Amino acid sequence: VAEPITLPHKGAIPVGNGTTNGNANGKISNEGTKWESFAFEPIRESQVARAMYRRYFKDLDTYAESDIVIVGAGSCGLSTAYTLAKARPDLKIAIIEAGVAPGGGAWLGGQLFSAMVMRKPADKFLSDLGVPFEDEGAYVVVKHAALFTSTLLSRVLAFPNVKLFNATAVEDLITRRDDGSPGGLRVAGVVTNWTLVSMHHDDQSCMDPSTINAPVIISTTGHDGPFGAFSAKRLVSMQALDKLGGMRGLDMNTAEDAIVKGTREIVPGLICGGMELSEVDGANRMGPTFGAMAMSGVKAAEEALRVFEQ
Ligand code: AHZ
Repeated sequence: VAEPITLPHKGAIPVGNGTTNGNANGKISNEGTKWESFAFEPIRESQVARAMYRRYFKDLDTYAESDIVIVGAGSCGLSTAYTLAKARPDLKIAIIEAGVAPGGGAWLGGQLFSAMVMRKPADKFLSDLGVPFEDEGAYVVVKHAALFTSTLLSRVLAFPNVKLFNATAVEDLITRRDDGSPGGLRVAGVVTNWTLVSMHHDDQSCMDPSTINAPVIISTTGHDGPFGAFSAKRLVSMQALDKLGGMRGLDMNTAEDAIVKGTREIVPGLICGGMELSEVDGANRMGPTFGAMAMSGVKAAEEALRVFEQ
């Protein structure tokens, strides 16, 4: 557990474990620190490499069989992960995010503005997370979208049953034949690759992917774009969905309710939430109001948990 240190301006920040060069009790104070003799504990480079390798490969091994895979770590995917991990610490939840930086489009409120708007009742999600907001009656405002996203990320990553594999793209879906389902299949996992590898299939050969098996996949890859609407598009190309609905124009009132209500299992084994759903159902977009992303995440989590309660 980190110890507090005393700063010149009387603040206290945690540092080290009491063995730093500052002084014996782990406190570095303006008076007590001899900066000319300051030195970190020694390390060999291979220790750093192995500290990373060992954990990453253990995680790959552990999560090769997951209970739930969430595709996309935007506002919807992260809200889903938070709700699931909090409700069921016994489930193994893998999040696969194509970008190096998780968070999707939720680092700004809209255009390039900072504040993030959420319509009620999504304020309850913020209160549960511990994100402060200004109450404007029908809606609330978080002073910076990054405060919402960074808090949500930190809460999600702190759960011991969640692993985020970022810079990793879902390239395909694992499917099994299921004659009882409308599309004749069920989704049984995801096919993954490093995103930088995925981006070079056109100019390098033989870069086969890897896999994660899971009984429940939750796809929250956003609306159509270079990476977006991944599962919806793939399900159409394998004829498990008839066609893309095609996201409609912006209508905040219509869009947010439709996305939350529509969050569901779209083919056996695959739940779709967030703006990806607009490409399945032809729902309107809502623009810069984020309450539906949080509430769609809560509903996606509830749909998923039903599978484990049976
Ligand atoms: O990188 C993508 C982003 O972080 C990730 N992603 C997409 N395809 C992927 C793949 N493998 C792994 N094949 C993938 N990751 O999915 C994340 C989607 O986040 P997002 O913020 O784009 O979607 P969201 O549905 O969580 O939030 C939508 C926010 C929007 S868009 C919108 C409008 O356009 O009107 N309004 C709101 C509130």
